[in-house]
Amino acid sequence: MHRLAFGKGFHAMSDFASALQAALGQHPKQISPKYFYDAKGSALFDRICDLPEYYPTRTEQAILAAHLPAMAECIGAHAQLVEFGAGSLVKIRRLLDALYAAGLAPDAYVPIDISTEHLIRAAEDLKQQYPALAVTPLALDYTQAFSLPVAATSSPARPIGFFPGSTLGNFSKTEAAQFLTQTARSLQGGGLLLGVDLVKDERILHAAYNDAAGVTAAFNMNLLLRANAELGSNFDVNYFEHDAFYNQAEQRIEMHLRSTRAQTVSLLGQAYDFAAGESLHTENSCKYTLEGLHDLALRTGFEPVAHWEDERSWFSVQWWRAK
Ligand code: AVI
Repeated sequence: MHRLAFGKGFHAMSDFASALQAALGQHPKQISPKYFYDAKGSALFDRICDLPEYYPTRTEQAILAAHLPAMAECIGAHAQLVEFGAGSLVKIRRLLDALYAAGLAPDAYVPIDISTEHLIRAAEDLKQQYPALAVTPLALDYTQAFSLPVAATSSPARPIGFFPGSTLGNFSKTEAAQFLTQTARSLQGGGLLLGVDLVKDERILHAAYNDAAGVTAAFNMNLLLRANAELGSNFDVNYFEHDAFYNQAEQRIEMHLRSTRAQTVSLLGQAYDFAAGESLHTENSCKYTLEGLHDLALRTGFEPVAHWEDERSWFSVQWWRAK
């Protein structure tokens, strides 16, 4: 299952500690969603993907299943596939199979993920299954600048980015544009296959982040439990609630942990006050329109070439050429 690309896995404690200290010390209080993904958070996210209300994962899978041959034609032969936030390397297998089936064998695959051990293990498995493919895992935070490994093949490989799962939505719109601009430069001569969640009826969006079983609430709340376990803070989860709502003006779902009373939390020797109703903003999940995606591609150094949606136009997979 593909999980949050720019934040999966474990982070150095000091990283989480300093991010949380900074988050609690500012107004409004806000922290990056990457800290959701400790082992428990990753498992909860996997459960979210299977929830009846959480349509993005299965909708994207259906689009890929229906259109992989066309996507393979866009990608072409001799690709150097670069997957951002590769996770367990599940989706790439489908893309690889489609490329091989079309006689468009890729030269290389570069899965990028911050979760080193998990990545190395998954890459070893993949190598066994596709022995002709040069697999070079990169364990790093791909939101930071990095260089692609030089492909060790006779023909010049074309760099092709693969960024499914609507993880782009977890960047702010400014961060998304910055990331895409940097990515367009590193994919010059190739392109990007991008999965993005679309703007839709607010009730559908609301339900997807407020599931009846409470898994998304547990995912959100796990951040506080993680802080208590790892950093010795004393968040009382009985006095915080999951609050997820659609911010229409910003076209995004916002997730917050809202304090239900005035309270003081201690973290690493420092006290932080929450007023009643004050929140820690934990995630944005930005939704896009097809027009917005077209403009975004053009603004960030890509040429939008093709896109595929499900029948309800809830999710889009986009193929952009890097200029
Ligand atoms: C990983 N990411 C695309 C998910 C999303 O929909 O923004 C994370 C998530 N948060 C709550 N539910 C799912």
